[in-house]
Amino acid sequence: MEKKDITGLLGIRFPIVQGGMAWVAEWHLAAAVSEAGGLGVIASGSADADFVRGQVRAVRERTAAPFGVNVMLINPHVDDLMQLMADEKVPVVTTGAGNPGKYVPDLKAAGSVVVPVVASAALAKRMERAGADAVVAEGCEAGGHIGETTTMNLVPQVVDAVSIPVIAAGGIADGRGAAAAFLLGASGVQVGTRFLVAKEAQVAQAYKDRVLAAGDTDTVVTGRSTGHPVRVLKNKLMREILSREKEGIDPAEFEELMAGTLRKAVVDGDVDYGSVMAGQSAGLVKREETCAEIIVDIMDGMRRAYAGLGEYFK
Ligand code: TUI
Repeated sequence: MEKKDITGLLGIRFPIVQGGMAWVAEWHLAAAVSEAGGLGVIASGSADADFVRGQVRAVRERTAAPFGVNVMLINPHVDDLMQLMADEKVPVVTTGAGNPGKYVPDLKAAGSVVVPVVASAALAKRMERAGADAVVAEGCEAGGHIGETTTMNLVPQVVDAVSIPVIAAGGIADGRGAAAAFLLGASGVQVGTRFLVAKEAQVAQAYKDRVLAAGDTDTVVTGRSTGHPVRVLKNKLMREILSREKEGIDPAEFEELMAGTLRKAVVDGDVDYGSVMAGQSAGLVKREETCAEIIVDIMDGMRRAYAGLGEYFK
């Protein structure tokens, strides 16, 4: 198998990218991950360009290491944000929730490495043709807005569909998951949920506590009926939403009920009536640690996983 190096492409020490989690992934987290040798990513979520400019400058004040910004394509300020990426010469731009094809030429001209997050092999192919440098293949074990295919199935199919490097995401929280992703042909991993509880993550303690307490069956997917599936931890709001969906809720009313609920959980700590987005790997996440500890543990776990394989294949 051809080896594709993402550490060289992204200018990082370890092949670990932090997920661009809206409201969660601000400069404290991104700078800490980049300082620890991974790729820290600022999430722009629904923020405007002025806010994101401040975040980019805050990361640059704290680390000389490369970092990324995630631009969500359903953000109403997307055109301004993409202009900002070029103006600020952001080293890596990741995208989510859509097709960033038309922005790729300007981002490349500004010198950014462009890494769209995809949930299908078809979009991965289109992104390669549009000039993307790599893709994140995000399986439906991930938290937040998701596609339909599991990481186990999506990653090798995306690897077969494109020749650019593939970064696996969705359900990867430790060295075992990372090792598995590499065996599927990935060249790196993106980790969200485990970084959400990092000491440096500015997230309400009640939100972190819910993630730390979660088990393997504690996430649900809302929004399947309205075409915007989102994985969250079960709580009072989500039980209500799911029962309304069963009754056939109007998509506009659904959007209204969900508006502002992620901020409510992350910032205000309302874990009963907010959206506590998390991946299925929440059940694997047991401790609040520093980003450096998380990265070292994933790398050590990966080494142990490969050493264990040797027993079978000697
Ligand atoms: O974007 C994410 N995860 C997110 S975004 C988010 S904020 C949000 N909050 C409430 C409702 C909706 C969003 C929370 N989590 N991950 C990357 C991702 N992209 N997952 C799936 C996709 C995706 C889906 C469809 C990418 C492209 C696509 O279609 C594009 C096309 O035009 O074919």
